[in-house]
Amino acid sequence: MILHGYWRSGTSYRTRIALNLKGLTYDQVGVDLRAGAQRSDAFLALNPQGMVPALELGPEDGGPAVLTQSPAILEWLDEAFPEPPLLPVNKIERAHVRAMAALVECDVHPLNNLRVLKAVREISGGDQADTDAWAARWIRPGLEALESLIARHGRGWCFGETPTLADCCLIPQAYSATRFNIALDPWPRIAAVVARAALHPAFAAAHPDRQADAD
Ligand SMILES: N[C@@H](CCC(=O)N[C@@H](CS)C(=O)NCC(=O)O)C(=O)O
Repeated sequence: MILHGYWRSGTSYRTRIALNLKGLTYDQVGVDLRAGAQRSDAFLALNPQGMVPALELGPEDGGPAVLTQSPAILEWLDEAFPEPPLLPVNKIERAHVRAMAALVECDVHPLNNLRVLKAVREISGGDQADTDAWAARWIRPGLEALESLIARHGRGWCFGETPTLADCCLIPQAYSATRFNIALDPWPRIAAVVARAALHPAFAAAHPDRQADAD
């Protein structure tokens, strides 16, 4: 497998976590988002949407195919490589985990991705403080809600005692929060999951700073 991603991209980060949790070996190709490589002809041939991640599969994994959209990639990984599972067995519990993941995937991250922040900066006349305030405006309530859901469902991780799709999504979002100078202190349960993940080899190896294309 080849993961086309970017070291600091939250959606690439969540995909690396899932690949690592499954114990899979994969190559990585860095797509330099700051240089606009996501809009190159070569990358658009892989993903016409011009966004990372894109996961290239060879015949041994059912390809040739290019998978895009990290939620679809994570679900595929869990279906194609069932161990260790990233979703509980119980259908209600599966819905809870998917809801926690979707909270980040649909209601927080999209408001803070590169193209949105660029647009906000343009509209606000290039003011970085306004851009950061915009990001914080969506990250804070998202983390607030996740904190309550972890209180309800978590026993060490976001849901239960083992990492799930929800943790794959939370950890990159928490990393992104700190980039916007949002301390995690108001959310002790999230901080505890982040601390636990830092000690877990699959999460640690996926950290942006550990990637070959990092600054
Ligand atoms: N819903 C997509 C979002 C992907 C996404 O937002 N990717 C960002 C990096 S985290 C990107 O490629 N941004 C490039 C741009 O905005 O030009 C997914 O989960 O894969």
